[in-house]
Amino acid sequence: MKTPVDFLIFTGRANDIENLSLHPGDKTYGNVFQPLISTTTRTLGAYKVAYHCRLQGFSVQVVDYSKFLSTEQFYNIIDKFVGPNTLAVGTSTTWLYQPLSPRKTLNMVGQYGFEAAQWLPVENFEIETEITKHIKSISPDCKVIVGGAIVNEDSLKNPNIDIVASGYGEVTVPDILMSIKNKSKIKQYYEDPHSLHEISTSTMTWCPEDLITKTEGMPLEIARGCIFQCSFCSFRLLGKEPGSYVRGKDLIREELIRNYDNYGTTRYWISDDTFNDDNERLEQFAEVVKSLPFEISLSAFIRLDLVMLKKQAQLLKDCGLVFAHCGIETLNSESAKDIGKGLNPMKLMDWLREIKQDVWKDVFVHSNFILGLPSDSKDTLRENLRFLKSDDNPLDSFVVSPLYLPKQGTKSSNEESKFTNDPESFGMKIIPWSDDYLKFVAEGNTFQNYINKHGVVSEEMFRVRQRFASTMAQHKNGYKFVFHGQFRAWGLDGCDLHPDKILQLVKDKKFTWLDRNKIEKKNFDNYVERLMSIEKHTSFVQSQLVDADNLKKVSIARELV
Ligand code: B12
Ligand code: SF4
Repeated sequence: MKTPVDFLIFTGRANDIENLSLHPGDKTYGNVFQPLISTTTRTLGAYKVAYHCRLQGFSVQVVDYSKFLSTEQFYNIIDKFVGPNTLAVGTSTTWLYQPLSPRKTLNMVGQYGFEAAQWLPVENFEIETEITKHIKSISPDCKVIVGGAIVNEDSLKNPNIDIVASGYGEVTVPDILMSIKNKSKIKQYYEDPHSLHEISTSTMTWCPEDLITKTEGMPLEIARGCIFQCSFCSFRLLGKEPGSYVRGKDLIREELIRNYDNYGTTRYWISDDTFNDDNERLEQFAEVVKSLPFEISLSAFIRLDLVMLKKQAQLLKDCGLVFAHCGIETLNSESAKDIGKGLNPMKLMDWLREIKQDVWKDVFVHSNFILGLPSDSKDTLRENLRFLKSDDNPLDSFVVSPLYLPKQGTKSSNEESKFTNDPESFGMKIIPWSDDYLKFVAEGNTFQNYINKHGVVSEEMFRVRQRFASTMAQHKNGYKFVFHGQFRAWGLDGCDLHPDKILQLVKDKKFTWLDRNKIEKKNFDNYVERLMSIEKHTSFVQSQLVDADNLKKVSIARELV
C-alpha cells in the first residue's frame, strides 16, 4: 500500500554493528570483537526533526536501520513513501559514520566527514544517483536534504544533494519544508550550531509510525550542551553556562508517562553530552523518577570525576542509572591535565573499585581511553594498557582509540577543539602520513598525523590499538574490550537469555557474533515488515502551549489523527 509523505528521512542506530552478515568467514572488525554489542537504542535527531515538522502540519516517515537496507529495500521504501507531492527526502548523517565500503562512508569517528560522500548508505555512487533520479521522476520538485550534528557544507559537492542543514534542526528544517512547499527561494546551506530551538520548553511526542517496540531503549533529552570544554572535544555547545539549555521537569515527566502509556517504555538513553554536570538538575530528575508510577532505568554519559567530587553516586542511582558511559580518557595524570580533567585517574580507579563493591554494584561502568595524548610516552601507554587488561581494572568494559586530530576549517557548524585550534601549544607537531591506507582514510575524514613531545606518533597509535585488540581477543578479560556495559545492563533486544547467561556463553565461546547477528537480523526484518505495513501518518491538529516562565502547560490541546 502506498502511503506518500511530505518528508522521508533515513537514519541509523546508536552503536549499530558493522553489518548483519551471517557468514562464519566474515572477519570484519565488529564481527570479531563485538558479540556483546546490540542495537537496542534508537537515536533522537531524525525523530525530533520529524516531530517538529509534524507540528507544522507536515507528514513525515523516519526510516531506521538504514545502514542495513539493501538497494531493493531502498527502492521499495521510496515507492511506498514518496509520491508526486513529496517535498523532500533526507538523511540524518550523525549515526551513519561507519566505513561500510569506500563510498559508503558517510561520517567517520569524531570527524566532520560527509565531504563528497553519499547521502544514501548504498553500495556506490552510481546506485545513489539512480535512486535520486527515481525519486525525482516521482516528484520532480523533491529536494534531497542532509542534516546532522556536524555535517559539512562540502557535502554539496555531491550533485545528488540539494541542501545541507548542519547542526540543530527543529527550527531550520520545518522552515525549509515550508519554503519548498511555497516555492520560495531556498538556500543550499543552513546551520544552527547553538540551537535556535528553546530547550526549556522543548517537547517530544513519538508517533505510531515511529514503530517503537516495548523492549527497546529510547533516547531522552534532558539538557543540551556541556559546561566543560575538554581540549580534544569539539562542539559548539561546550562551555555553556551551568543550568542553561535544560528542559522543564514537568515536560520531561509528561514525556516519560506518555511513552510508558503508549509503548510501555521503561529504558532510556539520556542523549545529553554530560548528564551529571549539575547536582540540582540531577536532584530534579530524581524527583521526577520517584514520582512516576513505574520504574525506569537509564544509560548516560557520565563524568566519573564529578561523581566522586560532587558525591553523586546515590543520586545517580536514584535517577535510575544502570549504565554509566564515562570518558576517563587516560590513566596518565599529565595527559589528564592536558585534556582538562585534572583529577589523578588512578585515584579515580581506586575510588571506583570501592563504589563498585557498594552503592554501584549494579551499575555497569564503561570508559573510553585515548592513545597518543600530548603527554603520553611509550612507557605511560604501555603501563596504561597493562592496567586496563589486568584484574585491577574496576571497569566493566572499555575501549581504546587513537586521538583523532581534525584539521582546521572544515566548513561545518561544529566548533573546533582546542587541540585542533593550536596543536603546537600542546607540543603536537603535524607530520605527513607514511601509511598509505591511513593517509587515504584520513584525507577523506580530515584528520592529521602528528608527533607529540615524547616522540609518540599518531599513526603508530592505530597500530598499537590493533595489536592490543589482537592480544585482548585471546585474553581472559578480553570480553571487557568492547562497548558492552549497556548490554550487561539491558540484555540483547530480541533475545530472552539473561545478560549474565549470554556473557558466560561468550566466555565459553558458545555465543558468538553469528548468534548476535541472527538476533539483530530478526529485529531488523521485523522492523522492515512493520515499516512496509504502515497505513497512515500522524498529523497534529493542535499543539501544546507551554508557559516559558514557569514551564507549566497553559493548555493541552494536542490531538493525534
Ligand atoms: C548521545 C550520544 C551518543 C550515544 C547515543 C545513544 C542514543 N541512543 O542516542 C552513544 C554513546 C551510543 C554514542 C555513540 C557514538 N557517537 Co555519539 N553522541 C551523542 C551526543 C552526545 C548526543 C546526540 C543526540 O542525541 N543529541 C540530541 C539530538 C536532538 O541532536 P542531534 O542528534 O544532533 O539531532 C539534531 C540535528 O543533528 C538535526 N538533524 C538530525 N537528523 C537530521 C536529519 C535531517 C534530514 C536534517 C535536515 C537534520 C537532522 O536536527 C536534530 C534536532 O535538532 C552527540 C554530541 C552532540 N551534542 O550532538 C555525540 C555524537 C553524535 N557522537 C559522535 C560519535 C563520533 C559517536 C561514535 C562514533 C563514538 C564511537 N567512537 O563509537 C558512536 C557512533 C555510533 C553510531 N552508530 O554511529 C559524534 C558524531 C560525529 C558525526 N558523525 O558527525 C558526535 C556529534 C559527538 C562529536 N562532537 O564528535 N553517541
Ligand atoms: S568530553 Fe565530555 S565533559 Fe568534556 S567537554 Fe566534551 S562533553 Fe563535556
